[in-house]
Formats: sequence, structure tokens, C-alpha cells
Amino acid sequence: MNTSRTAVLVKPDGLQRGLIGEIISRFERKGLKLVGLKMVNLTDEQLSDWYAEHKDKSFFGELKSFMGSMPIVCMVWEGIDAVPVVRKLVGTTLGREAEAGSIRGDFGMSQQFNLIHASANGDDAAREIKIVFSDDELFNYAGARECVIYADFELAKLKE
Ligand code: FUP
Repeated sequence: MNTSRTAVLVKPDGLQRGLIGEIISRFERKGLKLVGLKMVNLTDEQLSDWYAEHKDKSFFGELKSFMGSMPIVCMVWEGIDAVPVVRKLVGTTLGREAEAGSIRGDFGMSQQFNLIHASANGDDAAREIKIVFSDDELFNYAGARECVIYADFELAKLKE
């Protein structure tokens, strides 16, 4: 399972709270590389695919209507183990229990208004990225800072 690319959504509450710059900044400072970015209003069909694992849950309809209520910011971040690294920076689902220092722990109080989505595993990341991004909207480029973020043997792993 490839975990070097992960999907992130800044949800409607993150947009309205003015947290897009803060969130991008946290991922940049960590050393992750931005390889895809767009603002979209997700359709009901896209949201049904995105949240397919929750289709039988009581909150499914409300979650989709919240997520489709306005544009959101979609990103793809790259790095060694980007999927678990980003999950850790995001924090656990319920904002008021999320770890201090994480995005949800520092800025959120809610379960539904938890500011941000991050892919749970490599398979979800691959599926979610495809829902929003076409291949030509994802970029491969040399990161100028990579030689000070990773050791040579780690850089080789990133290129595998
Ligand atoms: P996470 O992986 O942390 O984003 O959380 P989950 O996959 O468990 O849940 C997906 C989204 O459903 C969460 F962002 C919050 C939302 N949710 C509700 O709105 N109500 C609930 O009771 C549980 C989850």
C-alpha cells in the first residue's frame, strides 16, 4: 500500500474560520510537499463516493449536506508516510478530545465541524484523490528543501 500521497479537505467550517493558510502552513513547515490544490463545491455524487463507508450511518445525509453546502479546499500532500504523518497533524475526530498541538486539537470543539479531512490509509488516499483530481492536476517536481528534510537513503525510498 503506497502511503506517500494523501488527500486533505479543508471543510466548510475551516474555510469560514479562515484557517486555510494556517493549515497549509502546518503541512509546509512539517516538510510535506504540496502536489495538488483546488477549490471545489463537491457534488452529492462525489460526496457519496467519498463517504461510502458511512452510507448506512445516521449522520450520512447531514454530513453530505454540510460538506456540499459551500466550496471546500482540496489538497494532495506528498512525503514519506504522508498518510499517517498527516493524520497525526490533524488529530482525532472529535475536536474537544483531539490532542493539543494537532489541528483539530488546537482549533476545534465539534465532531461534525472538525475543520479538516485526511485520508485514513493508502487505499483511501488513492480513491479519494481520484474523486477530485485528474492525473494532469497532480504535479511531480523537485522539492528544493528535500535535501535538508530527508537523508539520502530516505530520498531514495521516496522515489520508489
Ligand atoms: P475522521 O477519519 O477522523 O475524519 O472521522 P470518521 O471517518 O470517523 O468520520 C467521518 C466524518 O463524519 C468526520 F469528519 C465527522 C463526521 N461525523 C459526524 O458528523 N457525526 C458522527 O456521529 C460521526 C462522524
